[in-house]
Amino acid sequence: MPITNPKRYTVTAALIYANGPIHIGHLAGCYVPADTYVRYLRAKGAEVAFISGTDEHGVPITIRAKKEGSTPQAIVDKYYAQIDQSFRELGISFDVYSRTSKEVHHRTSQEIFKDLYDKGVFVEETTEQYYDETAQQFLADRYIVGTCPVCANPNAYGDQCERCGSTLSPTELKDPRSTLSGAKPVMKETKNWYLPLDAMQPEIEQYVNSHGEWKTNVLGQCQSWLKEGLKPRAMTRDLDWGIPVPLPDNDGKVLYVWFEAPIGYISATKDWLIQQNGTDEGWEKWWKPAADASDETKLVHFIGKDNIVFHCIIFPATLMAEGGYVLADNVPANEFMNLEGDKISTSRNWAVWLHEYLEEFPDKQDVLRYVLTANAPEAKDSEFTWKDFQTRNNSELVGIFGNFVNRAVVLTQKFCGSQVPAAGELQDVDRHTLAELAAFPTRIGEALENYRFREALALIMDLARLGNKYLAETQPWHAIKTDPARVETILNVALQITASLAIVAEPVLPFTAEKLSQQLGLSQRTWDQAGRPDLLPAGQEIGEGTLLFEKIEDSTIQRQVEKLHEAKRQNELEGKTVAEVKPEIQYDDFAKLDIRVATILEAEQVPKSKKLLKLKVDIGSEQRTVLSGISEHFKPEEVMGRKVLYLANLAPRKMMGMESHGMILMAEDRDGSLAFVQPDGNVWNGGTVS
Ligand code: B3M
Ligand code: ZN
Repeated sequence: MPITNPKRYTVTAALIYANGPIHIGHLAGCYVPADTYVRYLRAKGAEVAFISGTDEHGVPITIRAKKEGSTPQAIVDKYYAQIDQSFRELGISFDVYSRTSKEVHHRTSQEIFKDLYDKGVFVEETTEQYYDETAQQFLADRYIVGTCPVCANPNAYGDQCERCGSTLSPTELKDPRSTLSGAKPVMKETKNWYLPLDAMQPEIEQYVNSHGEWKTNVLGQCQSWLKEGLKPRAMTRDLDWGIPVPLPDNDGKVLYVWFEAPIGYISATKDWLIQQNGTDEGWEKWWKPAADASDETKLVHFIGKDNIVFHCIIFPATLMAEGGYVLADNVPANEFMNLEGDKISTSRNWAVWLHEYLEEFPDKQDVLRYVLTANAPEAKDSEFTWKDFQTRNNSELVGIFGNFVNRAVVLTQKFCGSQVPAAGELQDVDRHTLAELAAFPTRIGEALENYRFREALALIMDLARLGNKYLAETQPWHAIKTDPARVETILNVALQITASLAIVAEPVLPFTAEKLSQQLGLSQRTWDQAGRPDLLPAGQEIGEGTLLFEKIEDSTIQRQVEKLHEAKRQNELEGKTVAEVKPEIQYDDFAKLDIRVATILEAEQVPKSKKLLKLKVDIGSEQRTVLSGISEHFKPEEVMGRKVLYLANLAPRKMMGMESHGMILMAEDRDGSLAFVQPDGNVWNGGTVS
């Protein structure tokens, strides 16, 4: 059953692997909604701990270290610092941003493991796992590649094929090889400690089923796991990077990263208290059930959809087995955000990176927060495009929100000096507008409390629209000529709307709300004050109108789109390696080749073929017809008259119903483009190459 009206919230946002920078997919999936939720709760006066940090163990870290030619420690240090800073700059208001490498986390996760061990929860099991004899190491799933049994992708991982998306286990791969040494792995026995999820299924089912209010996408994933039947899962791993298993006979094993990482939320809470008070005293109130139900803490996990099973099944199972913790009240996981028509991918460098965005748009944090919220992948995958980013900024933030606030402030300054005018007698239009205004905070709050952030943002914009509509109806710029007292009332009402906007927009647009509050001299900003007709007292000084948003030009957007494509292209090039030298041959093998100089006399496109040009070449002794697969690289007029090298004694072949005789030699560049190979000088046709 969901907890209603709690006083205290523990809100967590996923502990992202410290193996790369943050991109907009992470933000839209987890961090922006989490921060929005927390900012709202704080404005409501709730007691909140907003907890996050980096996940610094597990194979993703060691793989990145290998790729960057670095050590796991150096990798996590580098990315922790970068991620921490870019979150701060975007205004993600964590109470603590901790790290799972901290001593407090090692201790806390080992204690919980040991507690479960002592209670006899774990099942010890010896299994055979792949082992790399060259690297002398058991191979985690991601260290094994092989051919996918489903789609024949030769580079599928031991846990998943990235081409066809199949979930795999290492033993299903054909021709497995170790990514550490390239060696063929062997099977070797190893003992691990398993959490018996199968035996715990009834309890877990009861927990999930008591939360019918969870999002459909979240419940759907849980139900499908439960339907398949939970299986025991090893909570320890044979790896050399991680938290040692706290048992004397641990055999060098470490805790499974998905066992300890969620415990990181608890450790981070302690870390927060230690940083403030030098001791973790008092951490229990954020994590332990209260003696009195009305004092219960509501635990909410914000994550992306790929982490659902870990937060809804495996972590709760750990906590249930321990017995002394509250379980998540909700896990509002989002789906994925795509980018310009393609899946966001770190390995293909197809992403908008937060640290780069902040460098290029240093004062546009709220624009990104706005676009990611307006487009949040709440119920299904969504899409970020730069064009949409521009449109939302120009026609919504500038055109609706900024426009209204600016008009209200500028008109006040023009007609009433720099003070909030007093409201006189109200007319119907004023009363209606104030009544509508009064209803907004509750409606917006309800959407936020129920994790419907898109809806909340739409309502915030509706409030700005209400302001625009009110000014259009009352036309203070006309009324000033005949009835200046009326204008004072109108601008008073308009300013009350701007002040409420500063409060209700704050969870999504904190930088804008701050600017606006400064401008209006709004010092009290609790949620429950929003919507009131006297939020801004008459006589209150109003600052100079500063623009809240500015137009984004086409050229700016164009540059971003080009940058995206260029980064991807560079990444592809970096992945290219020079071909290995082929097996040795003897001179006699080479001498069999008749390579000679020739001139291309004529060239034409082969009808119905994308690739082939039909060439007539003079090879000295005769003229020949060659079909050459270069049409995607050269137009017929570009090749006519060229001197080339030609392999004359290749057996003729039929292609597209025509005979091709011999072959033109071409060199392939790193990016796949082709170049002719030609003699350095006007060598006669038929001149031999040796
Ligand atoms: N580190 C996966 C990720 O970075 C994992 C989340 C842990 S949350 C406790 O997406
Ligand atoms: Zn596959």
